[in-house]
Amino acid sequence: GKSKVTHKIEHYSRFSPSPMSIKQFLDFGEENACEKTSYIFLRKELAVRLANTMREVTVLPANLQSQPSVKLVESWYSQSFEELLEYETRSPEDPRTLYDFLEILIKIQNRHNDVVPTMAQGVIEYKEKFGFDPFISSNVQYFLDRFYTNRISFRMLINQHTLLFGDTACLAQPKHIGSIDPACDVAEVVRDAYETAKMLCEQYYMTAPELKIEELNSKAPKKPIQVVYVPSHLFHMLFELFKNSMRATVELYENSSEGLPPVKAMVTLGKEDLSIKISDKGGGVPLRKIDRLFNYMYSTAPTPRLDPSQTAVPLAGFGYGLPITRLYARYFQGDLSLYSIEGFGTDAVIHLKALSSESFERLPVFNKSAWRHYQTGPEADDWSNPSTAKHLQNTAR
Ligand code: W6P
Repeated sequence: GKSKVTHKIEHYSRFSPSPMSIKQFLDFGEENACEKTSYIFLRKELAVRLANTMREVTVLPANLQSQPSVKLVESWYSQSFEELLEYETRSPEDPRTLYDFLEILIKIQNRHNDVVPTMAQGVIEYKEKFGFDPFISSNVQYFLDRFYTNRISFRMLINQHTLLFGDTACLAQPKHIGSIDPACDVAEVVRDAYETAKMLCEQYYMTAPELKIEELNSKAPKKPIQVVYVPSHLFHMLFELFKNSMRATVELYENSSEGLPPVKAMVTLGKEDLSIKISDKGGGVPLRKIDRLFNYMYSTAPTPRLDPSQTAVPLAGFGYGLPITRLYARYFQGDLSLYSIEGFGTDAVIHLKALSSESFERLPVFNKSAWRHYQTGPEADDWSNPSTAKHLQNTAR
């Protein structure tokens, strides 16, 4: 028969996750912030979100699921799920329960620290054995987008609880509600992310482009643009974009006597959207290669060690930076788009919701429709393909 845990996973995975809005996250942190209410919500919601993801792992292609790194990540999820189950029957009225729950959340958070590089390792292991396969790549893309979104949301929930009710609550950032800044100055985070990327860029290339910021507040002209948001998420996205822009700029001008063209940031507030555009003149990327920038399987390669004496890691372009940046943007109903003009440069635009009442979590649900995705793989192409026009191919291309 099936084990008790397997039954519990099935049970909890039948619930859909309950998306929270930023506004609701704030309400959990109001004056009468209630740790018991948060506890009762989380002990179920965390189990539901874990179970949904764990069910989805089981429908991955067998050759992918069986890679040692994927098995290792699975074991972390089972362990954490079992630890959460212990609270199914523990009373919120017992202070001991709330104390233990805080501790277990921190333990779970730490256990899952290396999920992203470990899953990347799993993809490398697969590629070494079986090579690049478009069916598998499409499954990996669909799965990892959902899996990492689930992880972002899981960590968001845990963070809110431990920051609001843990003993170091509110010490670091008194105006923040957990990880949320109710008056997040966007241009400030832009400068902060730029400065951090600049340090890395100078370490690696000995130079870095300047930053030019422009703010356009259509709602309150001349006033700084603020948003209710998670500054660490915003920082993460901007840092990644700046690294990419800097790398492109510095590498294009490497053997040039001209000075580097600055990277420009434009922060704009409209009625619905808060948009941030990062523009570089780094020569751009041809359209054909844009999708690859977001493809997990394509962009996963062992970190290159070109020069063993080189200790600084490459600035950008290896690993999962861009796809995960887009997941952060989408998590609260925003998006990330790249507009590149080959021969000139690239605009990267982050769109966020201007209103916190519209920023609710965008979460994957494991249902029949998701299941079907794994069975069918990439759509068969229903547009003409020049390589099938064999009668025209006189010479090899
Ligand atoms: C590039 C490639 C890229 C990706 C993401 C953001 C900016 C840029 N610039 O050349």
